[in-house]
Amino acid sequence: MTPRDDPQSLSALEKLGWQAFFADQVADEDLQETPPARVVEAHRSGLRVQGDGIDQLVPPKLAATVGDWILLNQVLPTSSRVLERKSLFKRRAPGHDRSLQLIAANTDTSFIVTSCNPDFNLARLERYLALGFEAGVTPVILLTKPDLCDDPSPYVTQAEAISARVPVVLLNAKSDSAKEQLAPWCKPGETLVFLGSSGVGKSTLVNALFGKDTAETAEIREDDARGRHTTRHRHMRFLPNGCAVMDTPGMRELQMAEAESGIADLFEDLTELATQCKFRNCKHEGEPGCALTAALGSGEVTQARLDRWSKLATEDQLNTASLAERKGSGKVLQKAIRAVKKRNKKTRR
Ligand SMILES: Nc1nc2c(ncn2[C@@H]2O[C@H](COP(=O)(O)OP(=O)(O)O)[C@@H](O)[C@H]2O)c(=O)[nH]1
Ligand SMILES: [Mg+2]
Ligand SMILES: [Zn+2]
Repeated sequence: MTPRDDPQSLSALEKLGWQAFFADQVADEDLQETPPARVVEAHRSGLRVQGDGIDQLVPPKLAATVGDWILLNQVLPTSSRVLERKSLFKRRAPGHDRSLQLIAANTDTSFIVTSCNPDFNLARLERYLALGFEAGVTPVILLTKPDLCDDPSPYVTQAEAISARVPVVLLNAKSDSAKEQLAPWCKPGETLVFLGSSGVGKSTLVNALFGKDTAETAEIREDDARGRHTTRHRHMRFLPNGCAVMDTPGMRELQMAEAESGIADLFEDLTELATQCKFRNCKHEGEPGCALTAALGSGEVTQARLDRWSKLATEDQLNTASLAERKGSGKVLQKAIRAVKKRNKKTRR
C-alpha cells in the first residue's frame, strides 16, 4: 500500500477531499481564522458543511453548492469565502427564473447514469455530457439494468458512438461486481458524482460502493406514500478509502447555459467541420460551400445528430445571452447608483 492509498495517512481535511489545488489558494493565517469546510449537503434550509472538527448548517444565502470548499467565517457564515472550483456542473434553473443553478462542484468524475430500457434517450444523454465537459470533469456513461433486457448491446453501441472521449460501462447496479467495475474511479481524495434521471439506479450504485444502505433507493422505504423513497437533496458521503461520493435527485429539465465549450467538446467533429464552411456565419442549412452539408451528403454525419447539436448550441446561445443581460443590467444598475452617489457628494459640497 502506498501512503497515498492508505486511508490512515490522510488528514481529516484530505478525507473530505482537500487537495493542493485548494490549499494553494489559502494563506496559513487565514486557515486559523477561517477554517476550510466542505459543503456536503444542500437543502432548502441551508448547506451542511464539514471540516476538521466542524459540522454545521450555513443559511442558504451563501452562493455555494455541494462539493464546494469554503473558508468558514465563524461569526458570519453566509460571508464565508468560496474557494475557486476545480470543476462545476451547472444548468439553467428550470421555470421562469433564468438564473444558473449550481449542481455539483469540485468533482473529479461525473457518472452519467442511464438504463438499458426505452427511457434511454440520446439527446438527454448528450445534455448531461455537454454539461459534464463544460464542468471540466471526465464524464463516464454508466448503463444500468442490463439484467432486465434481452440484449443490452444496442444500448452499448449507441452510448459508445456519442464520443470517443467518454468511456461506457455496462453494469448491473444490484450485482456484486458493480463496486469492482467502478473501482478505477474511486480514488482516495477524489470526488465522484452520480447524475441522471430518476429511477436509473444512482442511489443503488452509491449503496453498492458503500456496501450498505447509506443512500436511499426507491425500494427500501415502504412507508412512503407511493411506496417509493427517492433522493430528494444532493449530498455527499465518504468511502473508507477517502473517496467522496455525491448522489443527486433526477433532474427533469437540463437546459444549457454557458456551455459553449462543453457542447463543442462533445460534438468535436461537427465543430471542426463548421470551421471549414465557406461563410463564417453559415447556418448549415444548404448554403453554398457548407462543410456540414457536404458531410451529410457523404454520410459522414447524420441529419439527426446535426439537428441535436444545433438545437443545443442555439439553446445555449439564447440562455447565455439572457444571463449576460441579467448580469449586465446589474452592472448598469451599480453604475447608475455610483453616479447618483457622486452627484450627491458634489451637491453637498
Ligand atoms: N434489476 C436491476 N434493477 C436496478 C438496477 N439499477 C437500479 N435498479 C432498481 O431500480 C430502482 C431505482 O433505483 P434507484 O437507485 O433508486 O434510482 P435513482 O433514482 O437513480 O437513485 C430500484 O428499485 C433499484 O433496485 C439494475 O442494474 N438492475
Ligand atoms: Mg436516488
Ligand atoms: Zn455550414
